[in-house]
Amino acid sequence: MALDKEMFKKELKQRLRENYAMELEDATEQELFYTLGTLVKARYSDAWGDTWKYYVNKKKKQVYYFSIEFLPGKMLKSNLLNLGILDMTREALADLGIDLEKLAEVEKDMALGNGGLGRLASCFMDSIASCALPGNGNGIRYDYGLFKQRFVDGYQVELPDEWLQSGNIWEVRRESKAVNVRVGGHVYLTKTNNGKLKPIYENERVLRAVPYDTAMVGYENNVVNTLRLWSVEIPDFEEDKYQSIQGRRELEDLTAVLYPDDSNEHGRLIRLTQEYFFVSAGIQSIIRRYKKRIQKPIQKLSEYVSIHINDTHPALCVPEMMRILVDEEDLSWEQAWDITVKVMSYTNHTIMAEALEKWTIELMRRTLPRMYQIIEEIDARYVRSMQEIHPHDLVERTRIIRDGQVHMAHLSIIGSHSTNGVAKLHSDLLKFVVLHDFYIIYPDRFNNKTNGIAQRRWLQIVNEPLAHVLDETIGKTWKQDSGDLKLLMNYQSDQVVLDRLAKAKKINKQALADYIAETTGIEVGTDAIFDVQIKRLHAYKRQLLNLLHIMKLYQDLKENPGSNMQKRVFIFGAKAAPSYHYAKVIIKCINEAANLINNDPDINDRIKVIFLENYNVTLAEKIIPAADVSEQISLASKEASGTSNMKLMLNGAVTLATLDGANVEIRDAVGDDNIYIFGLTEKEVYEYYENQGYSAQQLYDENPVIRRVLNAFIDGTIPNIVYEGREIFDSLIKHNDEYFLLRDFDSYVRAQEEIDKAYGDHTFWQRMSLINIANAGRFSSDETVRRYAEDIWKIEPKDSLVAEKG
Ligand code: 26V
Repeated sequence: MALDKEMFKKELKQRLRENYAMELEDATEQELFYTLGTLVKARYSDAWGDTWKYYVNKKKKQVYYFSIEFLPGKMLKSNLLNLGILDMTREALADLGIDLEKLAEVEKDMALGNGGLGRLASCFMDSIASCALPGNGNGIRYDYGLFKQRFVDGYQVELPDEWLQSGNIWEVRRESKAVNVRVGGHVYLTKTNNGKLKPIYENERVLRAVPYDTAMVGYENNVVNTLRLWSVEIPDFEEDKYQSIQGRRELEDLTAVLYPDDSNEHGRLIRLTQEYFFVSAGIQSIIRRYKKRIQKPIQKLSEYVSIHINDTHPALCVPEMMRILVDEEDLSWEQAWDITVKVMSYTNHTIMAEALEKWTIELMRRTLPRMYQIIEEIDARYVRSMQEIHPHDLVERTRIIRDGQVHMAHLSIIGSHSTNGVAKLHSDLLKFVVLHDFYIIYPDRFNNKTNGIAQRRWLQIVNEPLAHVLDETIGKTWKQDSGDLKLLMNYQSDQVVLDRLAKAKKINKQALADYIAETTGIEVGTDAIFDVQIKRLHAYKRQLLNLLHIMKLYQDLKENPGSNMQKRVFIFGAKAAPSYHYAKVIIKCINEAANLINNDPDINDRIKVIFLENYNVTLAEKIIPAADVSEQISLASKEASGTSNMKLMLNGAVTLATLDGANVEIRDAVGDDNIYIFGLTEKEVYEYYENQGYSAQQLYDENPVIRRVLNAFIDGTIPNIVYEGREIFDSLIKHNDEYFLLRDFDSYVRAQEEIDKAYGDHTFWQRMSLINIANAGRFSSDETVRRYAEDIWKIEPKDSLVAEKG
């Protein structure tokens, strides 16, 4: 039944009495938030049950998206929007004197991810439900999400993220669906009466995996899928093994924290156990459901189940599926392998060699003995079958166990039927460079699926002023079909529309300016260009190049205070992995440069540098709608895709970019005239690698601008960075500038100068901004997951007629 305002108010009051024995006037925001949460849950609980019944009754093939990270952020407004009651709720609350925005602020960000990879998983969850596709997430319920970042004297300090402290309204603990996971100990094989090998476990530890389910509500379609996150507990029958507090704590630590490094956690036992824990629990629960509800022979599993391996962290899906099929379901190895490869698919998210996951044989064998045995067997059979067809060297390079290590990417490719990259350029690099050996062996397995973003969240929810202008100008169909944003192209010369868009941007900039003033005490004017770089801090993403340019502007202004350059506010948001020393040095330098520039009276507010603390989904939602310039300046070939580039474009920022990741496709979408491209191409980067002809020292010697900027890091110009400044300087000059910042510096500066000029012509700029919004529809994750569904997962949407017949 549709919920109207009056019913809503009555129900809210009633629930408040039931939950807290309290009247509206006496309730705190926390109590109101919780009460509103129960009301929202009641609105989708029937659809949640019905969706699941429908999938089971129709025996629909389902995909399970295995990811060690999910980064949904706050869920209240997204649930309200998808249930079709966001506006009504806002109005009803306003009638009661309650501000929905304030209530929404109460919710803690669910930050169970590091960055792009985890956020992508959450955008996919929204889109899979919104496209009525049968799909579920599978991951870990960390007690602590990604650390909270504070700056102390310009240094990053990490604090624990206690997101569960006041409870989590959206999750449902499903005790009855708990499963056991075995780790450690020894496993040996004995022959059974019928001649089969049976594994015998000795001294293993048993972990109880308890699932917590969260509803993934589709957009106005009555579909509600499930995100299942696992938490570790001690099984009752193992209680006496854990009598010391320390022993208990060690076990409970398994799902306590998210690893805060978006890189390979070399040799960390807990991380490997985490990976196996959620993989084993997830696959066991899939098989259990299949046997109980689908009731088809296990040989037909691949007709009903698809499992996606999001990066290599869940690569143990391959041997774990083999274990269950061979050890528990008594299939032959060949049968089991055939099913496993059909069920599994894999996405690669990086070409950075340091980030490719490997585990030593020793650790794998000690931690997960049965997994290791199975991987050994997969490896041996791979070598045997391939050496008949391919050269010895090629087979050796691609095998899973090499040089004393287990290569998780190799396991994922060999054990699945599909390997995809996340942008055209990235997928090509996989095929022709990074994974070329595998491409020779399995040409048909490789494909591209360019990333996308949940446009409901990243436009409708976070940018209401813009959404409003769109509704008035092109109607509301863009909300269902983001391709319809294209209609805006008809208004590129319409001054009234351009002015409205400019006004919406101004409102957003003011809101961000207020937030900046509140949190940093620094005043920024909305007439300045808001120039934004928001992403994890990594050398390859080149936040330092941004800083070098800022220092150049600073030095120019000091020399020529009368310059007529546009005012600029440079905005940064970035967390560094706690152990990533160089990234932390860059944070310190940006903060100290900011201090210098923001307080220099000669600069007179012409440039401001704002590094906002604790970048997360909620902060992104405040920054992105206010951005004029989107900095996507990674060294060409290094950024697999990027997704903030898509979010910023959708919100009307103009992109300043290298031809890297999805930037290439953004350029194709908007045309060369509506984007600022600079820097080396990926080809030129590879040429430098080949001929080793790069000399940062030479650029320093020959280019006086570069020299002056770099000297500022070591001559006291930027205060308080005696050690850090030297380290930056040395990384560029002594260690030859690994990411070619100095090589791209001039062309970056020129692109920035063009932006400065273009911004001065309001109509010209606003038109560019409009063209960016109009062409962002193709980067909707709805489109992306539809392509996964058709090409890889082979699943069909709920209301598809084809599906109904089948
Ligand atoms: C980690 C590390 C750690 C060592 C230093 C270099 C390096 C480079 C990358 C990574 C990230 C590994 C996985 C990841 O998060 N990839 C991101 O996935 C996003 C979603 O597909 C994509 O948009 C980003 O470009 C990609 O970096």
